[in-house]
Amino acid sequence: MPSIELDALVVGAGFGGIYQLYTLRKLGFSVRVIDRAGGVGGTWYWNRYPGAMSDSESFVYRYSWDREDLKTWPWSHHYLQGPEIREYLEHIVDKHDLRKDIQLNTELLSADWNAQQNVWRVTTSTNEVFQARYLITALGLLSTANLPKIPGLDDFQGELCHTSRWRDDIDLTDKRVGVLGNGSTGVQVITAISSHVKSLVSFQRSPQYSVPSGNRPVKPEYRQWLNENYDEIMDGLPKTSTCFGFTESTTTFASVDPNKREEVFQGLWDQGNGFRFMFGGYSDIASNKEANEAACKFVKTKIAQIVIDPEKARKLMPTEPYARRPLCDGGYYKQFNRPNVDIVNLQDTPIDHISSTGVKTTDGKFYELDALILATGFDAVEGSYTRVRFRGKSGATLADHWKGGPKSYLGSFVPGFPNLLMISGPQSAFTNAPPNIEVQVKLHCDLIQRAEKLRSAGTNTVIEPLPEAEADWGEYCNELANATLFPSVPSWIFANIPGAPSLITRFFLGGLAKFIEILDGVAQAGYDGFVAPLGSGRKEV
Ligand code: NA7
Repeated sequence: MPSIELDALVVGAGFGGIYQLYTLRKLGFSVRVIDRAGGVGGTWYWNRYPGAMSDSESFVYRYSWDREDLKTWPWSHHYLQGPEIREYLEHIVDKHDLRKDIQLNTELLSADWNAQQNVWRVTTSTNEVFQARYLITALGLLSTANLPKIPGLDDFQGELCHTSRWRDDIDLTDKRVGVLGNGSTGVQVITAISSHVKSLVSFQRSPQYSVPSGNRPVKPEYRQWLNENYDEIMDGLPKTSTCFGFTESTTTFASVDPNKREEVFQGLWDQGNGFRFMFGGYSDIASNKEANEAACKFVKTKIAQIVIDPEKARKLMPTEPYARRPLCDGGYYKQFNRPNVDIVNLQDTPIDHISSTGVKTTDGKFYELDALILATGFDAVEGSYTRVRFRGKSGATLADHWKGGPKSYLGSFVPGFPNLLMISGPQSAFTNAPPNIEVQVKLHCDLIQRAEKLRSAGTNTVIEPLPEAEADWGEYCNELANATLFPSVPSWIFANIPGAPSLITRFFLGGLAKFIEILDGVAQAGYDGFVAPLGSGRKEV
């Protein structure tokens, strides 16, 4: 079968893939996006579970580059529900006439670098073969579901569904429901369904700190103020670390009068948002033990106040430092005051097995269920890469290369895999996603333009980092992570699934502003860290 020849093939039609298509097309390249989903949206196409909501506020959970759209596209609440995010991305795709270059229901099966021709050869589930000089992966951090290995899980005869494979026809009304997992997703599901299921049991392995999101309808005067200030707000986002649209604190916990410290926490609690609670009141909650313990104590006091049944409150009480991705919710803890909502602490009483009709725990209790929801997270970050074959120039695969843990240079590039450019690859910045994606997309465009210029001048240039650049980046990311409390708690920031190597952090925890500063340095130094000389100076697209 003849192959389809392109300058660039982009894999994934979420925030990253859509913007990469837009930018490369604008630069005159032939580009196609493929996605295994039946629609655009990436993460938001798949995560249709009840309560799915972004916990970045609405005004920053969008692209910054269409300024007219920023001011005109409507949204009603301070946070966006999953369907609204899909609708927004559908709208962007239509508005910019991108749909004609997006091929849905097309899954990448393998990608092999052809070193003779300097092209990637990609096969897909549609039996097509693509040949592209640049392969840009926008696979998403969280797209390969983590399915727990629990004896008897496959025997369950009721509704069994992972939250990222939710079907619109699932109706839980008046059903006996079990929810396994209580990360961001589990917390949202439990909050959304408790009021209308017959009964709900949360099977919880690790209790979580969660603060209110502060979601509420948007007042017209707020939107007007935003519109008047949107340029400044969007230009300012990449100058911050987390890009959540609030002012990040520079005040250390110790510098605040002990009598005033509680007030700061209360103010953050009242305003809402998990990232604001962690980074908006004090600068060192995530790095200073004393500050962190104070935050933990504050949330635990709230749990004790909210949850009436002391036994349920005990089970909900976190024991770890506050050092996972911060959560927020629309009334999670108070759901446990409903008589139909119960909680099983799997650390006290692990699951013994699952049968056709329910879950049995090691204390002999049996929970009869009509539905079991798996909110068990993802084979995050590298999971989407290692489940298919990406074969580089030496014949080794990415899975081989990442045996000791996933690595990259600047979150985008891997030695031995020329012209493979990852959006949100391992060790990219840990921030509100869209601003970070925009920076990476622009970096890719800049480098592709440089490489193409050299190519038209007759040089066989590829974009490939040096092994030592990758090693140094990994080391630097680890150093930054080790200066925080995050490594003290197991989470998908370090090891995504049981048995995954956790020696290397999966993120750059230095923030986007710092990341951009580093990019500027790399560019000024003539793109050091890359095999081919790519020139110097960073160009905005
Ligand atoms: P997370 O945050 O990885 O949470 C997964 C949850 O599932 C967490 O509570 C896990 O417990 C639990 N889990 C996973 N495997 C098991 C088994 N085998 N038994 C019991 N419990 C289990 O995924 P989410 O989907 O909630 O959120 C991912 C990100 O999406 C989130 O951070 C946001 O960025 C959006 P554990 O804590 O490991 O003990």
